[in-house]
Amino acid sequence: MFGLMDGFLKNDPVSLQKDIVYHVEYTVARSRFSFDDFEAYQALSHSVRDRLIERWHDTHQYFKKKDPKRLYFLSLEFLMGCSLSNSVINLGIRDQYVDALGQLGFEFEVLAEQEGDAALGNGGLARLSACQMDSLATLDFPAWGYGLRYQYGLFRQIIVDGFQHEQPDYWLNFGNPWEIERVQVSYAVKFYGTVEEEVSNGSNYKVWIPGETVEAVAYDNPIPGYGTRNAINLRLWAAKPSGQYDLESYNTGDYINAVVNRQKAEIISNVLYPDDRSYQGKELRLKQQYFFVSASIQDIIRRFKDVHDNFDEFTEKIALQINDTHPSLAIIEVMRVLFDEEHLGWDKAWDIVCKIFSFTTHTVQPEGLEKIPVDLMGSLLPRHLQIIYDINYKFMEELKKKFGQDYSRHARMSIVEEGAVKSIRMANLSIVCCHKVNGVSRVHFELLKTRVFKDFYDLWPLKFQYKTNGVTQRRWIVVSNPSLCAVISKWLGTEAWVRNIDLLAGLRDYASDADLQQEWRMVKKINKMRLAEYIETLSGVKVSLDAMFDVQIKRIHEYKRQLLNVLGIIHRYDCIKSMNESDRRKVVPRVCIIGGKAAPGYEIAKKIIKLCHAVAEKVNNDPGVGDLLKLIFIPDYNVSVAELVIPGSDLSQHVSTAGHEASGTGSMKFLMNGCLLLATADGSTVEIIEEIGADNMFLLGARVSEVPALRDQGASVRVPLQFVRVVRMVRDGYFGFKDYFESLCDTVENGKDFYLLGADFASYLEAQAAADLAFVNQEKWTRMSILSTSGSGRFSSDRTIEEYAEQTWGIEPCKCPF
Ligand code: 26M
Repeated sequence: MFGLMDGFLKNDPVSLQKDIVYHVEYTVARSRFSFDDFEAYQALSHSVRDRLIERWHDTHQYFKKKDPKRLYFLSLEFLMGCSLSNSVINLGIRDQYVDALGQLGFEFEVLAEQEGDAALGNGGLARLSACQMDSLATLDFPAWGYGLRYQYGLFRQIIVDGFQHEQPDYWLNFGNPWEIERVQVSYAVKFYGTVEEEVSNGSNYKVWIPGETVEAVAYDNPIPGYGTRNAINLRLWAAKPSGQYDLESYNTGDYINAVVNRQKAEIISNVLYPDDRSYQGKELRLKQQYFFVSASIQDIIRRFKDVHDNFDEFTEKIALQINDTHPSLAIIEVMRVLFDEEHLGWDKAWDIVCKIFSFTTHTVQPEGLEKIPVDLMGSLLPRHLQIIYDINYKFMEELKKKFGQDYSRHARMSIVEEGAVKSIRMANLSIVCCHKVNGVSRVHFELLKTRVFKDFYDLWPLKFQYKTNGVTQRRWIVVSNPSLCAVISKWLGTEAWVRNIDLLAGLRDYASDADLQQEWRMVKKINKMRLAEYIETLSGVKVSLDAMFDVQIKRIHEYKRQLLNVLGIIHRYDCIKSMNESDRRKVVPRVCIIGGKAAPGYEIAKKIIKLCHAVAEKVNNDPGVGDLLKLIFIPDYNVSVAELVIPGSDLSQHVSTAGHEASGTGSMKFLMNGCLLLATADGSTVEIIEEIGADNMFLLGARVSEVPALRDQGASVRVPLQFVRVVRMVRDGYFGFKDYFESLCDTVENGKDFYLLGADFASYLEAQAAADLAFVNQEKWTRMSILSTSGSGRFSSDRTIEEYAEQTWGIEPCKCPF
């Protein structure tokens, strides 16, 4: 027996089958006697969606009743990947679905492959948001995510003759069962116009008379927690024309033009900007930011006002987290609403703003900080610009009191940058207005304190903290590596580690156990087989499973040094070519795998991709090399590709120039999957070393503290002969495309090697040789691999989120009863 309040849906295989067939017939509208894999996937997803909705409703009902302090997580990017497998695992009903589908003649895995990625983000920052949403839900925190529902996600990368080409990502073309459109939840978002004075109750107020209005419509994406009834919400906004849009044209009788113009509103949420490094001061990008911020803040204030009639408890009920500076206009928007619309007075409004906002920065380079030209801000958001000036004026007054006439300090810290293009420094704005500024690893924190935000740290040392990033073990072990998941649970005697990652440390005791080692190697083999099949389908290249799978997958950037990897591969190739038969027998075979997208306008990154292909062409077709070396470039790297590649790799590379990677999160996924790391002591790697020990990985390169001196040496820095030789091979056209690669070679020679590839090359080769040596001894390797997984606990996003909840947001779990 069950009461209505327990929910309607049953999860036994027969009920699930009925549901799936129901959705085939009535949602997908196909005959239940004939439907293909894609239609079966759609029906299956809708049946899972029903279950998500049920939990979503219960959770929000419960949050409403309890009215706890809520966290609102604002991010312009979320890289969610696929939802089906993750949802059924988090809901705890995967096995039941496998049975139900089996009886209908379908295989769960085959249907899951029909799904395409939701790729509403660029890279690290965006995937981090997705991992953090999973942890927030699993840990029962009363949290909401807010973002933009881009019609086109990150571009698809296709490779033609070894060159990257970009194609649009039509991810919504076949419908998206994971979202719920809420046509009734919509807000008007305004742009442009003028600011006027108004007198009300004897006081003067500024009133913004906007020039354009666009409607923001909510799309809700339920995020289920693992092992809990809680499912939280990721609310994404889409732009639609509003009733107010371009009324002028209707009035002048130009009906056709008026209708056509209306469609222009939708442009705002059309496409994700694909550059994860440079800010170009584009109007559309600023429009996206404000559109998303304004809709989110209206929604948050409306929800608060539903149960409160004044703002006295605002700061006790709301925490707002800004993911990098991209949503930082939210700060100004709250200030505007409280001051101009709610008439709370400046001091009270400012006090509230300073208590609710916190901000995390994901950048190391000062050049990577977001700036918005004042002219652009003034035309699109005239009232916001005034408020920014007012905040800056008060801030400058404070600085004067504290530091007197130290004008260069004032200029460095000002929110407004004077110069050829007068701009608003969004990071300075965020630091001034937020109560906490977080870095994403300890090294990052040190750099923030001593370089990037030094002046601000001197002023407000207590504002600055760090929360080392983490990733969710639900997606990165349970979903993507079921074989490893089973072995871990068997040896730990429990599945509790899926919610309590610290338990993984229990594997340490068995790291040398022959039985575990054998099972561990078997898991790796299964995953390598899967990956090898994928590689063969993609490229036609057959790779040996006995080879070491050596992987570097991430966005292509000069600082991440994919070029160092390729030059290392050229060196290896060169060595193999000159060996005699007996030496060749000692070579550890390698399959080198590289994957990643280059920002469309990033020429050097695109050249690195082409070089990968040119080297692969030569190496893979050299009969004298055979299985000793293969180079594979995996096109269109995304979350789903990562889920396939990571479990199947033996070694992974994280070789950024020290001091450039704020944290890095890919390494954590590899670590959880028992892949050994070949890495520089940069970002989170420094903390990984502490957890698993330097003996269990292959470290290389200059340290953060050594980099400035090496850079100063310029052309006189010591570079090994092998480096000169491999660059010369590329320069001389050994891999073809001589002219095309010239400018790429120029970036690492003649004293211009900013990222220090030459300086680190000898150390890189040594680390690679150490990896070869370790791989020969499979017992030793497997032990290192088990110790990697067992030491990965600290890098779960569950730990990161617990730290944020306690130290930054001040929120507590609110667990919906089953
Ligand atoms: C810039 C201009 C216009 C539009 C978008 C951008 C932009 C988008 C994403 C700029 C930066 C973006 O992301 C930066 C990023 O992903 N940083 C990475 O964040 C990870 C999570 O904290 C860290 O692990 C990485 O070290 C860091 O590079």
